[in-house]
Amino acid sequence: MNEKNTYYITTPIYYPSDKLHIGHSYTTVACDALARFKRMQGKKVMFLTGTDEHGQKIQDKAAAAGVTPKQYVDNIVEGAGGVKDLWKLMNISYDRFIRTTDDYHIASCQKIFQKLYDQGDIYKSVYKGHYCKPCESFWTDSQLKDGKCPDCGGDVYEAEEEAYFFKTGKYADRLLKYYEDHPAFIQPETRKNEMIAFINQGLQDTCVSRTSVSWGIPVPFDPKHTMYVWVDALSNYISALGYGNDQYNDYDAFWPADLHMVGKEILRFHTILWPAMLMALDLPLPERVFGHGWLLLDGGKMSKSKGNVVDPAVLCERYSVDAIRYFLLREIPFGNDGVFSNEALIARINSDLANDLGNLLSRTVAMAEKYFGGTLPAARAAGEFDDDLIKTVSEMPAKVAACMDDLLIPQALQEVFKAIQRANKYIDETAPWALAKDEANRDRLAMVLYNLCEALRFATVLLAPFLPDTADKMAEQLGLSAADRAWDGLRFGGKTDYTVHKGDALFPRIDAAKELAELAAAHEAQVKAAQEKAAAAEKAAAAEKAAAPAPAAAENIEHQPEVSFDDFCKVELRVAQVLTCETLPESKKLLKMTLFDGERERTILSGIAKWYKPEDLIGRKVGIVANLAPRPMMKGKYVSEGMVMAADMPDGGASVVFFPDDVLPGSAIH
Ligand code: ME8
Repeated sequence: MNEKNTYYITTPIYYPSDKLHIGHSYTTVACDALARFKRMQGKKVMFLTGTDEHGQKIQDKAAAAGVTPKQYVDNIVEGAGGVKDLWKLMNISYDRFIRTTDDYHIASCQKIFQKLYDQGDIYKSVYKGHYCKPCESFWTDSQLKDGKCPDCGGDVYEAEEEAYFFKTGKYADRLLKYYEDHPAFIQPETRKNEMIAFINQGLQDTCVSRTSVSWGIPVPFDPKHTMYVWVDALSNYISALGYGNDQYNDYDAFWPADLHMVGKEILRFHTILWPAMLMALDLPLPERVFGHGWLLLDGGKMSKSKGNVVDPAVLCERYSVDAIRYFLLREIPFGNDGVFSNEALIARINSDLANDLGNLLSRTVAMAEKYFGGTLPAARAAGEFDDDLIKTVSEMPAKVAACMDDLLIPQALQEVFKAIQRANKYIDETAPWALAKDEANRDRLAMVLYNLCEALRFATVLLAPFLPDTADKMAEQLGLSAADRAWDGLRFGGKTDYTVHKGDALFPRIDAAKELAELAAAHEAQVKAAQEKAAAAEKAAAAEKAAAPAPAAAENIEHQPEVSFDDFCKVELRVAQVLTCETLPESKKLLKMTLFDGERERTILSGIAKWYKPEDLIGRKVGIVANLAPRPMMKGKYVSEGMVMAADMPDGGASVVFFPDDVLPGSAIH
């Protein structure tokens, strides 16, 4: 059988609601190492990453920042220090970057949604849940924390919302059968059992639309709904190849994906909902989905809300990109959670990178320069210990490749470092400095240094996917050409001549005690500065308040009896767009409008003719009371279906409540 010569690997698409943290870098760096490794092995690789840019959270962040959602995500993704800059800094060799706000992706999602609806896999129903008003989120029973909103801890109330559902449940048996027939589909193995148990509990259909979130892809046949998270997000893996759009034409070459790499908390969506969607679309399923663990800090998952984010750009600047890449890939058992700490990072840099790797290179190159002026002579004599070194080094490529195929990334690095340690031991065993004392040992000395150079050449080639900058520096000092660095040329003795040049230390040793003390001091200073800033802001706000004139207020405020929250929620306030507006010959007070309320056109008569002309209103988005019982007006000649919201003005006039253009008709007002 011909082995496939393509490799399609994906990261999750990240929420650009804030700057990315080191946890996001973890997934991306792991995919990058795999992509580079496969490229080195001669595969045609498609490495996809991107950003998942819709949803309430981003809408809220944008509103708080006073910009549109698109401006907000543009800045985080494309702006200075944003997502793309971070991946550039970290040497992420992605082939394609998808943004879910890209037009071609939107077109694909709408086609997919329409197709699933047309064939009956998506249907309209009612989403029932516990609603948290400030967070504008629905929660299920199990998501509540002590009966309260799991995000803000506030009260929730029972609510319903019209929504579209995808028939995930229909695919339960086919999914279980697929897992059985494709044992490598879900990895690691332990997580597969969790997925099976989840399906066996009874698989519910999935809510795939919202009417309460406007920042999303409109459902094509019912635009007051936007697609809710997963159809939009998961489809990226095929829209990025050109499925359902004309932007790209790579679907046939690359689908199905070889590997979706995801965090463990989203494995379920990738191994249940996504395959079910693909089954419904009659498309092949990805070969493998791997759920990796989390990078933890102080015992908790890194997250902005916990205030414990570690900025990858800052870390890369302080310790070098490769030191951070190495730490992420080596320290955390792939698949399990791992803890990030400065102590562990510094220990890894010192022991593996500075000591084992850095010393091997600097000692070898220094000795080659000292004893042979940098160019190793052709006359060489084999001797004791050579065979064992050659065996260890020669076996390394196959072992590393096998680990990479099994996604055992730390083990792959361990194999390289085993050979590096073996080579360091070889220096102690052969003691070149002792050989150098006697001219009779010159050929033997040349062979020892030659063997060390070959071992380092293997390490250079095999480390390149993990530590690209370091591999380049090693190649430079060892005088390796591109051909010397080819995966196919990895045969011990494959390069016969060496002329080396000493360069800077690959990883200068860090004084751990000094570094940790400095970090602690920097952290303390940061905390202190933040506290001082907060105190100063509070003081300034208090002073501003004291200095401000008392706000003017309306006179004779009329109070209504207090209503319960549930009663308040019975009043349906919505945004509607004014389509037509006219004065009435029989009334000086009234304007007659038709408005699109997100679902239908309705007529409303409003007593604002003295203050507004029809052209002031046509096309504008206004607030309406949508569930007011229809009222006959002008002796029954017209029926007004609702009320336009307006504030009383001191001069007895009215000021209509207008909404910005990007608010969609039908949006709820709270
Ligand atoms: O989940 N350690 O986006 P996201 C390791 N948009 N991985 C971490 C991590 C940590 N501390 N924190 C986050 C989403 N991640 C969706 C994905 S895919 C079609 C849609 C990982 O930005 C997390 O596990 O919240 C996830 O795999 C990825 O970062 C994106 O998280």
